[in-house]
Amino acid sequence: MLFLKASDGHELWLRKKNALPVNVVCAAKSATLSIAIQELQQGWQGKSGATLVLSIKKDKAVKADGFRLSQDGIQANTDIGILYGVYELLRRQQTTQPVENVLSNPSYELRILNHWDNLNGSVERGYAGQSIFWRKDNAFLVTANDKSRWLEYARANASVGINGSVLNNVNASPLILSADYLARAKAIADVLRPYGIKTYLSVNFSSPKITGGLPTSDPLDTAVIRWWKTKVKEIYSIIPDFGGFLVKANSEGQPGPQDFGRTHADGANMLADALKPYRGIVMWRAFVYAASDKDRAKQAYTEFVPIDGQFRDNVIIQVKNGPVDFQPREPFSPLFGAMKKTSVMPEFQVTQEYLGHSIHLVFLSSLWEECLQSDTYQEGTGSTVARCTDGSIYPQKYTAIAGVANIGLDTNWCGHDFAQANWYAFGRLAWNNQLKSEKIADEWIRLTFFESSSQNNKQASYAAEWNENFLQPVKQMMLDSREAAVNYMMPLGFHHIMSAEGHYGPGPWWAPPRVRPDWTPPYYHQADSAGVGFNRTRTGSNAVGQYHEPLASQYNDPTTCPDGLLLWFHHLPWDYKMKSGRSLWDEICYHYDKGVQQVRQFQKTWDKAQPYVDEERFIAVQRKLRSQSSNAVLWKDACLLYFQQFSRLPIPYDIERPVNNLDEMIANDMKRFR
Ligand code: GCV
Repeated sequence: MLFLKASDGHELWLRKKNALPVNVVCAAKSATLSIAIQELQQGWQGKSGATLVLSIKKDKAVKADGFRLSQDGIQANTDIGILYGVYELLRRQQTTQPVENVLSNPSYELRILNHWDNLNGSVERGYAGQSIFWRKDNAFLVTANDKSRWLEYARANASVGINGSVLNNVNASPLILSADYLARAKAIADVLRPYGIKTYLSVNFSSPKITGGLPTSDPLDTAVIRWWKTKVKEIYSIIPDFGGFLVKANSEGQPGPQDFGRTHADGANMLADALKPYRGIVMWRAFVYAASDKDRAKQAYTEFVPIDGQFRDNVIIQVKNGPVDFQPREPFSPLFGAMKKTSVMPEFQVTQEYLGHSIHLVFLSSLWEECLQSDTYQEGTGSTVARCTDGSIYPQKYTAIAGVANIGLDTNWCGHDFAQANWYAFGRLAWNNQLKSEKIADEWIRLTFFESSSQNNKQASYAAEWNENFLQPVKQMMLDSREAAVNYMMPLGFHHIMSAEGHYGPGPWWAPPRVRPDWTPPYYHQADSAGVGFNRTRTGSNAVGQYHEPLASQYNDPTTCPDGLLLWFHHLPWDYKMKSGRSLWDEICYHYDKGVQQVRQFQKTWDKAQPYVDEERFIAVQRKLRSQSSNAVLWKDACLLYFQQFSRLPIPYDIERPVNNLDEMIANDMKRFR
């Protein structure tokens, strides 16, 4: 009988250990170093009674947050470098990795979570409860509970190297810059600081007019410039190490410099000038698209590449991984590598807006790894997205990466125990953009689930058994999970065919009159009796032309375009012959079916893993997998029956028949829009 401690998932990957004694020697003193010492004493799994020296020493090979590890100690240039070294050392001890002569430097200087948290406590695209930062009632009261949550949050972030938090939604309320909200931001910043986390705010570009009483928010207006300078000065008087602003401008109804006939560069530079004296930065989002029937996937590139080189050096353009919007699979955004004279940072979505919310088990590390390792060819072979953004190729004053957080007040933080792995993976990839998802999953499972109680240790073979019966199959499930979601949601390059209501479940039919076309699925799948897919080739929107050769030609030709992106770039007849020898229609059917089968396999994997998981987490995940499975069937039935109206071809007979009727699925979906 194994001994499994009950767990509600609150401790994340930082579960309490039976620590062995360690003697920590550290000459310097600071709040950060005290945390480092305490973590070692509470988590030491190395030789009992060992002595470990923490030393701050200048070393050119070690970057600001980096560190060296050896059996005897940790060396870094800064206190926070020491703390990161401590977390890495403990992680290595717990995951049985060697500790000898490790030199570790982060890929990105700024590793930031974006919280889409509203000031009333709700979270846009949040599936794990209310905001941990803001709330509606007693909005400005800072309680002991608040502080202890923020502290746990800070610790979890620091343990994976995250060093920045944008506290509020990019759809920003101008109220964030009022004295009361700034005071609360200061209270949060004070708790995050010892863990090396800087605080940033999203700002509304119209703030000077809305809250400042000015007649305009034109970035070239002298009163507006003065207003922002005064506001920035006030912020730094409250939060001296404030990080800077995140801005969503001229996108989805948000105000911006184009409202005044100015460019993105005019807007970003005005804010950057105000922040510059304090070493603050502006993260200016490239997620822009006008309501037009032109190809939305082309718009960010079309607006930003012509103004490359016009931005101040403390502006970073924040670019979503793909050209549309965090879909299960997209090609990488063509802006990566194309903006050669401006700092560019990737934005990933940790919260699962389009990937089944906190109901589906989808390990997103595979998606991000695919993006980071995509070759842009902008500066020859090997110009991957990772290298184009981490300073390896272009001299950027700042290097940065952002992840849209999946965190809320739920006890387990993320709504789904396995969604915690996505928070973990974002941090690990931000620290090292060359890490493999397999390694990240391996670490996370060991840290989150391995139960090294003395009772279990008595059974000599426990670790081997756990490895074979839990670690390996659960890891495989995680590694397969993203492709499974692509298969049952949007295979072969399909995108944006989800239900408009909440972006959960299928909705390929949704196109009410008067809704902007680029918000409707038929705009993206273009299904008709002749075929399916968006023609982005040279004969279509020519989005392929935004990619560097050889990609432009490769994507342009359906025989060389990767299957996974086929319908992203091509409109093809239903009987188009695929590389597999099947028709396109059959291939679509088999992909949807495969996705469903994969989730059924996940259910079996998890059920078999029961003896190795505490009851609470076992049941919680089991229930979620059931919902995922039935939702996968819904996706398959909805998409196959809907597209069959155009293909007029039979669903291959070795595939399970649909169990939902199309008219009922549509009626159910549309009911929500009345
Ligand atoms: C914060 C998508 C989401 C919006 C989000 C937007 C963005 O459109 O649906 O909720 O707004 O992206 O990234 O700005």
